[in-house]
Amino acid sequence: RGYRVAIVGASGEVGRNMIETLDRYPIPVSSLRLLASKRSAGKVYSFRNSNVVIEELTENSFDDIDLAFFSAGGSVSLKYAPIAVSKGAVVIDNTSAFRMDPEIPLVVPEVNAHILSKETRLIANPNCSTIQLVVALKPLRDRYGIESVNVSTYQAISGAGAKALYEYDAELTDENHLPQILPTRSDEIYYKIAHNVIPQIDVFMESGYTKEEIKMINETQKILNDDGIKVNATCVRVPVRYGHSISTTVKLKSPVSTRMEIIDLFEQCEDVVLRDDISHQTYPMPLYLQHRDEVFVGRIRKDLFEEQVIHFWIVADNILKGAALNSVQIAYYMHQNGLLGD
Ligand code: 11C
Repeated sequence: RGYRVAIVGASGEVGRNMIETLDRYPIPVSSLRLLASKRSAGKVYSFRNSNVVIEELTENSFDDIDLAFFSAGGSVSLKYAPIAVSKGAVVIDNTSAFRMDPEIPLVVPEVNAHILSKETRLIANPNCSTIQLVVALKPLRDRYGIESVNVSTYQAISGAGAKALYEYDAELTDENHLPQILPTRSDEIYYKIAHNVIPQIDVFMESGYTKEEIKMINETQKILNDDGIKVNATCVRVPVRYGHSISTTVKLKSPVSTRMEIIDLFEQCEDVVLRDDISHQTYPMPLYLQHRDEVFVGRIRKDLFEEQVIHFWIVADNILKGAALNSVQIAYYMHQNGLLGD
């Protein structure tokens, strides 16, 4: 027997990758229900050699469901995730709806899966740029302690959804194409992303930071379970289809003697892949690492002035490790540890 699984938002960029990732993960599935808005109902996706037709999401969609993945926007999660939980499902939610709720675990399995228990019914999946950052920070935190983190992100267009990718393609082929999506649907003015970089992801907050930057700050502290870590972020959209990159500066709590010390630490860490060989111009780049599962680090340097400061570069596929894969890995951890089902 396997789990009765539902995926909400199945036709979206992340939803489709959830289907594919679940397909290749060793999680037993006895039935899969694909759910989306009325507009997408009727579309067909293949899963483990069968065809599954998307159904319209309703309040009755969660009868007989053990495990539900949500990736259809915050308002859908706010309305339907509690219904799924009340009907007995474990929910893994990829939106920001519940992430900062102190009662809800915000999980990157490599970093804090230990907070999950048999009683956990709703788990939040973090923002994509946060996930790859905390995976790389964990070995540093464990070995040295972390005082502060300062990042600049180079985020792929797919983070804003499939429509933003279509808009990019249109801009590349038609220079008169009028942008209507980026930097963010919820703001008033739109800019082209083709041949451009946009230092705005999501809306501005009163502090002058964007919502994406605040998410990175708050979520990093929550996942690392340390409100004392000072996090600063500048989030930027770049004309890349898949794969977020992050230029990262970390102030450690104790000094580092050589660059090799950090290289060795990342080399021994099984949760990251080291791509750092400057003699052969080897470093992670999103174009060559898209559609890969791992988090890649490179360009590791010790600060030239401060003993406790290091700099490095992180790349991961924002749709996989940043969203669909991380959600499936949470489910896999729960399955392996007997936390799913009765
Ligand atoms: C982006 N990080 O690249 C955003 C997308 O909170 O799950 C993910 C938003 C979220 O535009």
